[in-house]
Amino acid sequence: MVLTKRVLRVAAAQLGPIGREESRSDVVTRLLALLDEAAQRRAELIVYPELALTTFFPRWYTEDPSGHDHYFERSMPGPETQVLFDTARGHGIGVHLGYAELTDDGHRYNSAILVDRDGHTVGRYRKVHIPGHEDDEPLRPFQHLERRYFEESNDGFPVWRAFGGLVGMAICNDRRWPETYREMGLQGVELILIGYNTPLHYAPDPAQNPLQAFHNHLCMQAGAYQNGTWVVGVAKGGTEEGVESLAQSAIIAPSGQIAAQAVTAGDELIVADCDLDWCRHYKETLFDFARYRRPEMYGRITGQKGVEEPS
Ligand code: CDT
Repeated sequence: MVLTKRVLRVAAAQLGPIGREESRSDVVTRLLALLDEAAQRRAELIVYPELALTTFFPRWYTEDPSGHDHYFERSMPGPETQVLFDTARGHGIGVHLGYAELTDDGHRYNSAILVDRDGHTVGRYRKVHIPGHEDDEPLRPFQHLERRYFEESNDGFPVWRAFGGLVGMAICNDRRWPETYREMGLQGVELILIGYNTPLHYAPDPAQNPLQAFHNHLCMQAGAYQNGTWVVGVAKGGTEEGVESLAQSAIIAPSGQIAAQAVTAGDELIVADCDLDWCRHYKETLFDFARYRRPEMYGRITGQKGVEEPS
């Protein structure tokens, strides 16, 4: 019997800023350059960030919430992105890509697609936790109007069989919530793909600004370790339209250790060989859920939304 080791070479394709007027095809050219490098480095999966095709448009208010619809995709792959998926299939590389999704019946989601090495769609994820605000807040130096332009998804956190393992997705703010990882951990996830756009300035509490990089790795490393899974966090970083965003993309092992990390705030590819069998060391010992979890003690987690202090 031949035993094949389940090692997946994953490339995290960090992006630098995308200007407001930068065209889709200009961006796709940048994505293709990173894909070429991924092919040279013999990656099997390339992971692009959240909203990887456009500038982070929720930083501007429009009176009509449809005012940014030109930044949304009506189909995925679409006319401008087909070349990316065709080229990836030619290289035998799977693709994870974040984009703004406008459905036929008019719903707007912050989404990501996962395509396998043969070009077949594995699944699509729609962001569950939508941060920021709904209305213009002119006192902020820039807006974070995700809640104006995107609906909260009710699709949850599916996990798919793909790339020889169990793969799930989350998007940006989702990574800060332990429930995100546990939902997938309870489905045996071995690889979680997460794109993000994280401004360094957090208007509601600027005391958090210098901690952005720390909090980014803190939550992803904890999510990886506590669920025995690989986590790939990929930024769109650098100064975009005057707003400085966090870079520090990282590929995190089930031990919680960082296996690879970006060192620039621009377009940069980092690669790691992700041994999916490493997950079992955690899933079958300290975090043997079936043996040690006490779900009957965790009722508040699904039964209650906000804090209810004792009387
Ligand atoms: N894109 C995204 O979800 N960004 C948020 C910014 C903080 S909330 C204004 C994040 O959690 O990184």
